[in-house]
Amino acid sequence: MVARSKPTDKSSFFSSIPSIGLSEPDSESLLVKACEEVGFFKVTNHAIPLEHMERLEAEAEKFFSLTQLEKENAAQASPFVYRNKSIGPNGDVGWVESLLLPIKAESISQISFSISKDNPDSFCSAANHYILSVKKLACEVLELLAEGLKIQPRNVFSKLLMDEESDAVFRINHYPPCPEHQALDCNVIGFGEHTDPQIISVLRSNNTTGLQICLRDGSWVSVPPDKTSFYFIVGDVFQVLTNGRFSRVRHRVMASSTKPRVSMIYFGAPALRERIAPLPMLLEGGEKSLYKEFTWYEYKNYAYRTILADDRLRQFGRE
Ligand code: GA4
Repeated sequence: MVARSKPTDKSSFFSSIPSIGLSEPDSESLLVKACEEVGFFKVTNHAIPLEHMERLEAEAEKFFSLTQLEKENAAQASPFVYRNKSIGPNGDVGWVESLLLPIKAESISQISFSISKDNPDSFCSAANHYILSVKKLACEVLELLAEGLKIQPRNVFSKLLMDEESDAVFRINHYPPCPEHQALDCNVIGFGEHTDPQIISVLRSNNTTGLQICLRDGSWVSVPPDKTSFYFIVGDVFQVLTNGRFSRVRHRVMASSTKPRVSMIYFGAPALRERIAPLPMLLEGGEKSLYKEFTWYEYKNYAYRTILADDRLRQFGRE
């Protein structure tokens, strides 16, 4: 049974989603402001060519157009996890099918995941190329954020993603059109509301709408799709590292009645052994830590015992 919600006509397009060009002179302070006020922003003027994104998107479309059995078989013989309409281990469902890949330090081009006999390496080579570029972009943005916060060293956040044992995850979501949705006069949930547990997520989608974010006042707004740019999503761990100065953002995806949506997300995470607590230099003014210290292993383990919409961070807040 797929989750539905009443029509949410209020969720108009949010024209003022922060949009930051990486070559703008004050990009560091604009990035900090966006993380503080929204926990979400768009990055333009980056160095990743559209063809690189479209190459992987085309491979993903090829994969998702296979039969159910072919998709299951391709993933079974690989480190990819394929899920159809189910999200996580605790019964969440959505109008979505996903490919999930835990990213290990070694190049993913060595992985065997073949969806075409003629060109068995095409998917992995496109994915490898894409993931390396997006990770580099994520690190660049994290370094600008450290500069904007005026903290040293510049790689204080990015080194967590650069750690050889970083526990990053890559995910490709395919939201097929859901024609019943108009007839039923209600919105079909593609991916239910949640916050991302990691530090930062970098999302790129095709030109189909669906992503919505929840603003500080509790209202939901639709994010205009832009296939040439990347959306950055502040995760739970970033909120902790900055002692609540940056706020994670709840987000969800609604299915479209007519057009498939394909999104590709890099979830930047620390190593499992990493101890997570507010950075001491951000507490220098005598500010108290709002969170109990935990390792990423502990947080991730706990997250996998929750359901999607839960507030996972509450468990780690100080009374
Ligand atoms: C949300 C962010 C990422 O997509 C993800 C998701 C994960 C999953 O789909 O397996 C989780 C979800 C996400 C948060 C809570 C747990 C774990 C499903 C779920 C119910 C891959 C992640 O890291 O956390």
